[in-house]
Amino acid sequence: MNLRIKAPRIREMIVTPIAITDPPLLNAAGLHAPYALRTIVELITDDNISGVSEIPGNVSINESLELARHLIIGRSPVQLSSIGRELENYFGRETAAQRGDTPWDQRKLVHVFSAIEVACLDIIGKITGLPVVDLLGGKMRERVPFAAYLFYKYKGAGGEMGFNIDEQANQWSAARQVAALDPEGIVHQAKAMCAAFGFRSIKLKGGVFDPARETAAIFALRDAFGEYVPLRIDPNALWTVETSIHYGRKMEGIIEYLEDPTRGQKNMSIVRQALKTPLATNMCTTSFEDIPGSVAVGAEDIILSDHHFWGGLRASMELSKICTTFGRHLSMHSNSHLGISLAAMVHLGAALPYLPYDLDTHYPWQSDEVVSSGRFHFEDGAVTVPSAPGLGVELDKQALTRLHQQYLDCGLTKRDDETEMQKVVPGWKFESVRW
Ligand code: GKR
Ligand code: MG
Repeated sequence: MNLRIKAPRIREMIVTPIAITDPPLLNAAGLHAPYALRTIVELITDDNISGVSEIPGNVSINESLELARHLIIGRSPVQLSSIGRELENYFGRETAAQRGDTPWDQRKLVHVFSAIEVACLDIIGKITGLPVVDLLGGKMRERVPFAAYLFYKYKGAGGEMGFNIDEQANQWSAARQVAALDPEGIVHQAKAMCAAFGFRSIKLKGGVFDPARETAAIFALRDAFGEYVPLRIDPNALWTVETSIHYGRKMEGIIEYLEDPTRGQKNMSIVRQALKTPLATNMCTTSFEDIPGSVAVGAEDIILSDHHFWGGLRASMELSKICTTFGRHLSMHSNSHLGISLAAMVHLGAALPYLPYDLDTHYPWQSDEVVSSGRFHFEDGAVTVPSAPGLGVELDKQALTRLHQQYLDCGLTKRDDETEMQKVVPGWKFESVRW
């Protein structure tokens, strides 16, 4: 019996920018626009197997995908290493510094490669009949746990409703439209989100108000949820070293980790030495190039990987080995996203050897979906690993068309939270260190 599977060739690549409804969430860099941008990539083989992926939307990443088209078409989806090498030769090596100062990663090549890699793994899964988790080493757990991700926010549903709210909405759909600008608002948001999704850990996005106010919100969450619900706060590196140590000490014993209190590996290491609380990052150690510096100074305890900018799912598995070697834990970072990204995160989360912390996800903030099975279900804050071949999700072509039209209509081409904030607070400026 000949069991050898012949890998097909990629015949077509379809890149579709979409815009998804996003409420007015606040962060260190400003305000979320009424729509978050995502790009959906579909690769189709010469025998009509289709693989999909989702990455943060940005017109220049989309242009790079188009420029890379000739390197993708005609290739076998199993040739991921050589595709990666050719992309790097073509675009030139990207440096860690190109990430930028914003809470989100601004590099192009890592996103391009991640888009290609995830879609190829989806294809390979479909050819072999295996879910992506099996291509990453196999399932270490059946369900992947996520944390409630709280945001300070203005009143509003986002999308075409902007700062208005849908009076017909109920439960979490209603709660996510309500303003949350103080500890009471944050506790209300947390209760509604946890009731709807069953989350068992809570993260507060900070860097919006002065640290005393944000620390008060953490204490209010502790009062409301008790000591058995792990809490975290993420000021996105806006605090000085002194501020981080001052407020870090106040929250010692209350939070399970402090995420990116301050900017840069050196500053993180000083804060880390001063606190007993572990430090996590998705800002100072965000690429393999950053690992030597991280190890040299001891920048963090937990690396929040993100397959969209660590160069894909397999790279994130490699990162997990490095983390184990150098005494780091690995967990996961997110940005506004839909179900294709969530599926990839769940496959990765299920394959990682160790998963000591509940992963981040923005999914509760989104109401749109682009996969045909509809919105993912969370039980006790966890998502069951899809068992169908590949990612286990299929594109809903009608939804894709609608969300693409939304992209064309909204006129946004890249994320710019500072400009959105200036529409509310004229003259507002992003400062990379504020308190
Ligand atoms: O969605 O506003 C946001 C977050 O601030 C996001 O952009 C960050 O990248 O969630 C992220 C984080 O943990 O820093
Ligand atoms: Mg973060």
